Amino acid sequence: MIKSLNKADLPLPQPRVSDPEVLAAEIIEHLTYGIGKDATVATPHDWLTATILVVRDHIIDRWMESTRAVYANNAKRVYYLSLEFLIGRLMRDAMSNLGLMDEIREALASIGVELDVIAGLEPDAALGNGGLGRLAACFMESMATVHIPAYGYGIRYVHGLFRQQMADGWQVELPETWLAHGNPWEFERRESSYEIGFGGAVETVAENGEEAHFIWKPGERVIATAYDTPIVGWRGGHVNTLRLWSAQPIDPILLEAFNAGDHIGALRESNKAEALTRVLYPADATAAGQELRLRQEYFFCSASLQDILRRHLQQGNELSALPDKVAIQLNDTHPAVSVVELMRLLCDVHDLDLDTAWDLTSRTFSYTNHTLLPEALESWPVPLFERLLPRHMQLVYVINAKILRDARKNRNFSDHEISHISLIDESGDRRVRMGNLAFIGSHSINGVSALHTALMKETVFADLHKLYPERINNKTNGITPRRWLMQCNPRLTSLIRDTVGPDFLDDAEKLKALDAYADDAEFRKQFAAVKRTNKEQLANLVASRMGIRLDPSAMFDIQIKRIHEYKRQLLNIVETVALFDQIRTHPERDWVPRVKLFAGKAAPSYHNAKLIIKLANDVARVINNDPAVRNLLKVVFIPNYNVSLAEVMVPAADLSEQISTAGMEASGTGNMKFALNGALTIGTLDGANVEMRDHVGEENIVIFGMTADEVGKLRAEGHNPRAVIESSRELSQALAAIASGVFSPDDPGRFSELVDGLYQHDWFMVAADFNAYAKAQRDVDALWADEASWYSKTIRNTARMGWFSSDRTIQQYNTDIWRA
Ligand code: B1N
Repeated sequence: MIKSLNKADLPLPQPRVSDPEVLAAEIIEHLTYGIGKDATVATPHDWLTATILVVRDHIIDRWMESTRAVYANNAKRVYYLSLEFLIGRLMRDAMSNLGLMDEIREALASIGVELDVIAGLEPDAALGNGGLGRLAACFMESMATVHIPAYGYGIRYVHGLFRQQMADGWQVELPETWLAHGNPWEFERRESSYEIGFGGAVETVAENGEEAHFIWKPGERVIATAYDTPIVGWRGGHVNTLRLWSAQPIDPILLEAFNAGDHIGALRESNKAEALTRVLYPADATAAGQELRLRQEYFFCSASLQDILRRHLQQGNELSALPDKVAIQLNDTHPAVSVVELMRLLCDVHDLDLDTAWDLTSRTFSYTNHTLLPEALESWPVPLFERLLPRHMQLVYVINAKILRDARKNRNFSDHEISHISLIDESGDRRVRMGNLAFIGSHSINGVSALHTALMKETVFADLHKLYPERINNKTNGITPRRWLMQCNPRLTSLIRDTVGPDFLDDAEKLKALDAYADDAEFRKQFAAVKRTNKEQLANLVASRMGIRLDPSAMFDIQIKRIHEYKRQLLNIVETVALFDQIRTHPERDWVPRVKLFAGKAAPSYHNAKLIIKLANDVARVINNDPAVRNLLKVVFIPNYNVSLAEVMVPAADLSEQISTAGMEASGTGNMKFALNGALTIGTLDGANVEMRDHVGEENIVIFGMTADEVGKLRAEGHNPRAVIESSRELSQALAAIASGVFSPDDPGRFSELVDGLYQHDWFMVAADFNAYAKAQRDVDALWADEASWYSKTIRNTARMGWFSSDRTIQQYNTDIWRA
């Protein structure tokens, strides 16, 4: 029946009313008919689910409208391929973007349910490790906000990033179970399922005289099934789709084996298929080299590309129009196998010749690089790649031959340079270089801060940059001001609105208007009062979770991020130990009371990072129990850092620690969140800190330490850390205390390897930067002592951070790369 209708003329759902009374009725209706519960016995979780279902209904109207409009205009679509989406909770985000927060709060109150209580029960969707995954989530929200038709493609991991517990100060990893109560945000799309192959062999069909045709006959197959989550932009104007793939077996049970009595064997295939999307690899800024990871990468790339081509053709487009209708952004090299998968689909399934397919492919893809750390650059052993993806291996060779031929024609390239351009690393066991594949298969390659982009050109991609000098460009990262100001800091948002009006809500650069109030004593008082309340809220969280009392009038000095040697939590801890020592020797001095807060997860196999967590906890125990420091110094490591915890910590910070070894943090985005929420930054000239200094002004940020150039030079010349340490009494005493077991009397040698590393090579320049850092910290103390000037500076930070909105970043991607 429906076939005979023009589908475009079918009515769209009517926009819903947002009257609290109607909303309350809708919540009860979902509770009753959607969940099958009576209000008298409903649990808080039931109320949460019912409320989400109501909010979801309000999004769906606009979702269908958006999807239909994009289809009707045959608009160009952006596809953001990412192995990680660190979304966090969605309910507050969706309610706030739809402008329903107050109405839902009132509706729930009228039926005796407190919004904040049920909102706190929503699990974090932790489908990412850190900055890279959170960036993907901010981008999804911004693409919807600026009305770019976009799909995010990723994996629906059953277990997101592990839950971190402390056992005697050591990190212990527990499985994360975000789907335990079901996921009311998602829609399973059984009809959008694709077969994904692995292994097997390639058959050649040579037709007389014509180009040989290749057919891949995979030895194994699994099904990828789509789960869609709507992502609503600011003011609900546009809704995009996050499509996550889940792996399913082709045969849920092998009947023959089952009937023969092998009940376990009958499930083996099924278990193997489902294992593919069961868990997120917990490595941040390191390559996870196992076969399962390559399988995950290929699985989600193949499903996404089949889906993209199906949509493109179904819309009536020609394959030749692919780059005009489709822009695919590769979020780091994790989806780089897409380049050869698209080639395979175009050549083997759709019969295009190699040159045409290559032209379409490289005009469709673009690639973002997120790190220069050598241990993070993905490469796969040729034998593994060949066994799992034999046809793709052939295509890698074909493309490589073509590129190397071009490079050789160009006399400016030495053999040495050509060996760097090659897709195959021949320096040891032969490996496929995924960074080179992503670069060669893309028309745009971008870094994530100005410094990082400059370093990309000089280091990892120097030779490819010489061959394709117009491809590398910069897109400095950003954060969504909806989650990272409006939702996490409602008090500051109200204060800003009451002071300069609501324009900044739609354009973060309008925060500039606050600049005029930086020296206004009354406004400073209000700004300080908001900070104080946010600090009380964090102090309550710490008291209830950890039983530690914090004084909200002390300076809250916060370092939260993945634990990594290059991020230098160790520098912060060693300086804390030195400060502790000084307070004890000079109790008469006028010390600024500080609370040092840490949070972050270490990769489970990263030995030194886990030792650093233990050190922070050991140091905290000793300092917090020493009556001599009174309330002048407290150290707290809050377990299980995640997006929701960040939403409480960021608004409560006075001082933001962004102290990575210069040249090693590609951008950072936590740095932006803190400054936007009125914290002062203490940081190195690394990543986006450099541009933050340019925007907030150098008098409103505390910069210290070596530059990236100086780090490079010192490493090249040979750094003598022992001499540096011995020339600093403060540093050598702090290290001696740590190495001798002052903080680990139960195991005095526990930290000797950490300290030895500083004496022997100090790769991360902890010793080299120590004096500059310690001095910068005393400068911060001096600034804190002048309260009026402190708040003037923090207000100027908030006022001038608008440029770091991910709306700006996304507009730049769209103008320069996607043109959607
Ligand atoms: O990406 C962020 C940047 O702000 C950070 O500076 C950068 O460290 C981060 C392998 C990564 N780079 N590389 C990763 C994550 C997971 C993985 O398996 C590498 N993460 C970053 C956003 O640009």
